Amino acid sequence: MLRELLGKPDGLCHGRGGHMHLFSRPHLAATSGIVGSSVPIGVGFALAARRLRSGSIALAYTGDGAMNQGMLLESLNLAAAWALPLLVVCIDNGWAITTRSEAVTGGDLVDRARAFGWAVERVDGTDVVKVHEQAGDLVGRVRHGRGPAFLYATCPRLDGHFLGDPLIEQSRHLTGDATRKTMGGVISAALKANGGAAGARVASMARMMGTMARARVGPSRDRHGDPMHAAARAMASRAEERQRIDAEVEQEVAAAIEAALAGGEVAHA
Ligand SMILES: Cc1ncc(C[n+]2csc(CCOP(=O)(O)OP(=O)(O)O)c2C)c(N)n1
Repeated sequence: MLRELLGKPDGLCHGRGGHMHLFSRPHLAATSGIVGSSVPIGVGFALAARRLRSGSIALAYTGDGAMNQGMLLESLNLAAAWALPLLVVCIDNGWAITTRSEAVTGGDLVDRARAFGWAVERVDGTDVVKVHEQAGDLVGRVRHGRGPAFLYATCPRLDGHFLGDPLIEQSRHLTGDATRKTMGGVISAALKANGGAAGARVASMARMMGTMARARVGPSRDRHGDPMHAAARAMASRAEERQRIDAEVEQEVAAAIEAALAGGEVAHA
C-alpha cells in the first residue's frame, strides 16, 4: 500500500490508483474517491460476509460531510432492514474540504443512524484507548448477528484538505492544542501496557517507520520513485491502450463493411 501511495509500479494497483483508489482482493479491502461510497460498498461486503464467510463482519469509514450523501442514507436503511454485519465508523472533524459541516447538516448524525435502527455509540476520537474499547464492543455485537452498528468519533482536523488548501494555515492555528492533545493520546496509547509490552510497541512503531522510509526510497533508487513519473507512465500506457482499442475497432468495422458488401446488404441500404 505504501508503494502504491508513492506511485510505484509494484504498488497495490501498479501505482495507478494512488491514495484514493486502493483495492486488495486477498484482504477484501477497497477505497474510493467517491465521497459517501464507503457505506454502500460496506453493505455489499457485509452481505457477502454473511453469505460466504459467516462470523466475519464488514467495516466502513466515512466522514461527517459524506453522511449527507443520498446513497449513504439508503445504505443505512438497507443494512438495518437486512440486519447486516456492518460497522460504520464516522469520523467527524467538522469540515468537508472548505465547508463547515454544521452549515450543511441537519440534526445530529448519531440520532440519524439510531433512527434507521442502528446500534450507536459516541466516542472521543482523540482517545485511542476508548476508540479501541468501544469499537471492540460494537464489533462483538455485529459479529453476533445483532445488526449494524455506528461508531461516531469526533476529532479535530489536523491539516488542510490538500497541500494547496488555503485553510491549511488557518486550521493549523485553530488546532494547535488539538494536535498536541491528539498526538499525546496516540503516543500514550502506543505505550500502554494492556496492548503488549511498551518495548514491543516502540519496536513495532520503529519497524513501521523503517518500512515507510524504505518504501519512499525504493530498492532500485530509480526514477520510478517519483510519483510524477508514475503518473506520466500511467498516461502513456493508457494512450497505448487507446490506440490498440481504436485499431481493433477499425478492423472490426472494416470487416463488417466487407461482409455486408459481399452479402449485398449495403446495396440494399
Ligand atoms: C460524490 C462526490 N462528491 C464530491 C466529492 C468532492 N469531495 C472530496 S472530499 C469531500 C468532502 C468530504 O468530507 P468528509 O466526508 O467530512 O470527509 P473529510 O474531508 O473529513 O475526510 C468532497 C465533497 C467527491 N469526491 N465525491
